[in-house]
Amino acid sequence: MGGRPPKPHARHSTGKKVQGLKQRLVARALEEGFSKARVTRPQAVPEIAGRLAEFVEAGRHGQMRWMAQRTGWRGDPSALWPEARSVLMLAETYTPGHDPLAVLGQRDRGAISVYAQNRDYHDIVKKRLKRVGRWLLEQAPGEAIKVFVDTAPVMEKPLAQAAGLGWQGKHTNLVARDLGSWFFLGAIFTTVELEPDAAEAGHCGSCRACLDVCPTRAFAAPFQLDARLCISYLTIEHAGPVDEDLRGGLGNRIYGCDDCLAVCPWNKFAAKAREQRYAARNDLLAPPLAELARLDDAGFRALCSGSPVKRIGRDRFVRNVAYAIGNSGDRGLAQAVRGLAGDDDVAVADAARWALAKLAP
Ligand code: B12
Ligand code: SF4
Ligand code: SF4
Repeated sequence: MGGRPPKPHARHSTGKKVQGLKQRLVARALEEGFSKARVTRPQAVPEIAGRLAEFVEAGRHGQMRWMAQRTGWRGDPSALWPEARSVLMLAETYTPGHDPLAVLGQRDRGAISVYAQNRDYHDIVKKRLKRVGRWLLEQAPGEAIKVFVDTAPVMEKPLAQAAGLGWQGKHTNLVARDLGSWFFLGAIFTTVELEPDAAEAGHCGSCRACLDVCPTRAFAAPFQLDARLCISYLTIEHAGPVDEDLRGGLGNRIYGCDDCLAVCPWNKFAAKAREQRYAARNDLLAPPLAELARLDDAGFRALCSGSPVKRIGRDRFVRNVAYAIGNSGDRGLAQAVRGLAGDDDVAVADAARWALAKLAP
């Protein structure tokens, strides 16, 4: 979107008219299905370039090499698109209707992160953002927009805090007093001048529940995640075999991890998910590991069609399943990985052999 070159002078630059447009824009975003929408400026978070540099220099991004690229844009949203005057940050709730930690006690089942138990938010949020953006362009002809969700070189969390959507909790994700922590972020950058909202302050206080629950001790300090140790990174982003000393911490988590989000006390105030397409699919809620270990490419694609899980492909998924089987302590599951020990994928074969050794009498 936003292919048209932005005008040098935004039409809606000051005054009452902007205020009216902003209120109608926020109302339009809520009508579209977002739970909250607030405005900030692209220059609102000058501290993020330094924080990103520290993160990357310490190697905390692991194999996510793209985080060390385009740091000029990632660390400075105003460099990404110099004509942008305002950023509308949006929250999309996906609050689970079940206890997301319950499956962790079922060792013969796989735990898939709440956000991935049904439709892929990237598709849903992007479409919503485009519809809201199109509406804005109808109100402000000649202006331009760009929409982002997750994958662009934009640090969405600090921008969302600057807009006042919530604050970055000690687990680094955004938490809000009225939404809890189960929400995705989306962004609409625009050349339209919109009055910025006030930033939100932190409300973690002395709580450290998220830091203490982390199974792999992935926090270097409060507010600082070493992604290389995070189960979400290890199960989704990390290619090849996972370090042996980290495999035990994965437990039965086979895609992502929700522990630090789930224990946040602000979830007492979690807003309900407005989108039914995030509600857990029965077959992704607590799937039997023995069945998942049998998946070939076609079976994997059929099971994970439409879910974000499909992005990691069969090999990484089955690798994770084999680690979970190794961690199950259930010797009856050894049979399910035996055939994988000779798998064409090196990481799958290695994980299967590791699981068999763990389950050996
Ligand atoms: C890379 C990435 C990951 C990586 C790294 C996560 C991370 N914390 O950096 C991995 C794969 C591990 C990951 C995991 C998850 N992710 Co992710 N991820 C991203 C992505 C693409 C970029 C994040 C980023 O820029 N990280 C780089 C670091 C440098 O930035 P930072 O996280 O803001 O951390 C800095 C601050 O903490 C700051 N800092 C330091 N000291 C202090 C002190 C104070 C007081 C403050 C305020 C800040 C601060 O400096 C840090 C650097 O050390 C964003 C989407 C996007 N484009 O923004 C989604 C995103 C952050 N992920 C998201 C989600 C949902 C998850 C998971 C919950 C998924 C899951 N269930 O498995 C987990 C949560 C793990 C966790 N505790 O963070 C959502 C979060 C929504 C929200 N409410 O905040 C996002 C925004 C995607 C989206 N569009 O909705 N993710
Ligand atoms: S997602 Fe899981 S592994 Fe990653 S920081 Fe949170 S609790 Fe730790
Ligand atoms: S669990 Fe506690 S420390 Fe962590 S984000 Fe929530 S309030 Fe902050």
